Amino acid sequence: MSDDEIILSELSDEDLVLQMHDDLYDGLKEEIEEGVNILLSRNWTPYNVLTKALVEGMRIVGIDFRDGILFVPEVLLAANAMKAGMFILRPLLIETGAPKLGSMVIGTVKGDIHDIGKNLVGMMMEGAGFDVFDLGINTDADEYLAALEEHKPDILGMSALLTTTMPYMKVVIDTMVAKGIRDDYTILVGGAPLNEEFGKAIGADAYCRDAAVAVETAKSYMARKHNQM
Ligand code: B1M
Repeated sequence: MSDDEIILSELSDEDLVLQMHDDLYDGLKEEIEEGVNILLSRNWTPYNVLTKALVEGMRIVGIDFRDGILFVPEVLLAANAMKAGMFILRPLLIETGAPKLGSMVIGTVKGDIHDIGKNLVGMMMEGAGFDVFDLGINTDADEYLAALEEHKPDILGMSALLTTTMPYMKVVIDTMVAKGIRDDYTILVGGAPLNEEFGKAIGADAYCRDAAVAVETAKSYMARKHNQM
């Protein structure tokens, strides 16, 4: 059967998810949008659609990107298809009616343009009841500091996907220390090349493996903060 003949709505859940991994790999935005809508209509939770169909699809793309089978233009198409799927899920993930817990400034660090993971963390945090101020990509220390001054958030979140850009997180934290404001914020960091040890070494409060961990970590820091008051 050729790809043209595949009718997504006729596939079982399992086959549809596998097909969506292929469609994400091929950067097929409309097919991804259709797949997301079909899974939602089959009562899949937005979180399951996100993690099982989209994030898992992007994980597969990442492997072939690493191995030199896919190149930047193809990965960009895959990223655009993923973002189209996330665009549908966003309102469902953020409108949970959760009570307000606090606020967060988040951005991808200077030199780094990867924003899918950061966007996902932002959405999940909003869904959990945090106000999120998203500084976008390629954020330098001055921009982070200006946003902290403006929004006075509880949490600063930083994302980095490159081994060459992750050290910039320490530049931001060191700048905060130098200005005497480090302890005014909980600093959470994340991104594929990071780990707990790195988070500790740069002086962050915690490293978050994924968006769900970011939410849980943020909640527990907020609970501690309220207990101290
Ligand atoms: Co890039 N890229 N990329 N890329 N890219 C990686 C990161 C890479 C690992 C691919 C590989 O080789 N296997 C590799 C980095 C290698 C390294 O440094 N060790 C790489 C490279 C090399 C590059 C370029 C240098 C390629 C080139 O130009 N030759 C270039 C760099 C551009 C730049 O930033 N200056 C580049 C460009 C791109 C695209 C533009 C094509 C595109 C980005 C599109 C976009 O984001 N708008 C892209 C993509 C898509 C990827 C991969 C394939 C997928 C990243 C992604 O979106 N994952 C990636 C492979 C990989 O990560 N394995 C790769 C899905 C997302 C949901 O997961 O981002 O990990 P993730 O986020 C997770 C967690 O990490 C965590 O929660 C998220 C959700 O669960 N998390 C946080 C993330 N941020 C957090 C912040 C927090 C908390 C948790 O704060 C509290």
